[in-house]
Amino acid sequence: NNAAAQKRQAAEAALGFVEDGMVVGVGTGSTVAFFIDALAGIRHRIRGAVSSSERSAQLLRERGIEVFDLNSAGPLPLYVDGADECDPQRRLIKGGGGALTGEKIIAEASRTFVCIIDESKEVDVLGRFPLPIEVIPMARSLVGREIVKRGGQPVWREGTVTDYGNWIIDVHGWRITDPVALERELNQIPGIVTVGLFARRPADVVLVGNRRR
Ligand code: DER
Repeated sequence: NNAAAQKRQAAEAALGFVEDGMVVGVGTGSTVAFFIDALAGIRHRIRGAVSSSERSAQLLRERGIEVFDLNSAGPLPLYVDGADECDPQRRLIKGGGGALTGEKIIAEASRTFVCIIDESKEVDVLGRFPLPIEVIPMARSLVGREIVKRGGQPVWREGTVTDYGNWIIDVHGWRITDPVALERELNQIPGIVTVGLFARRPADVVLVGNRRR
C-alpha cells in the first residue's frame, strides 16, 4: 500500500510503546505528524511531550498536549521519530526536515528510540539520500571544502535556517558503508553542529508500515 498509509500504520503502532504518565519525546516530519495525531487520541494518558522542533511543538500544542523543555523533563523513556533512510543495522540518515540537531539531542536523552518509516526509507547502504549536516553559518565554505576532500558533493540548503539559527549542507555522492566511522570523523570538523547520521546510537526499534523491522 502507499507511503502515507504505511506512515500512518507505523505511527499508530508506535502508540504501543507509550505508557501511562509518560513524557514522550517527539520528532519531526510527515510520519511524526501522524504519530502526533495518534497521540492526541490518548492525550489524557500521557503527562506531555518534549519536541525536537518548533514545528512539532506547534502541532502538539494545537492538539492539547503539554510541551515541556528537555531540561525540565530530564531523561525520557521514549523517543518516536521518522528517518530519511534506514539500513539493516537500524542506522539512520535524518535531517531531511531540517530538525536534526533537536532530534539527535532528544534521541540521546531517551531510553528507547522507536523509528517510524515507510518502506521507501529502507536501504542496504546509507547515502542515496543526501546526508544533511547542520553548520555554523560562518563555517559553511570551510565545511564544504572538507566534504569535497572526502569525495562528497556539498549542496547548501539555501534559504533554510534551523531552529538554532544555523545552516544546512546536504552531501551528495557518498556511499556510507561505515556510518559510525563517518559520523565520528565529521563530528571532529570545527563548524559542524550536527551530522544527520544516527549510527553511534541507532534506533532501538524500527516500525515499517505494519511490520517491525
Ligand atoms: O528530518 C528528519 O529527520 C525527519 O524525521 C525526516 O527524516 C522524516 O521525514 P518524513 O517522515 O516526512 O519522511
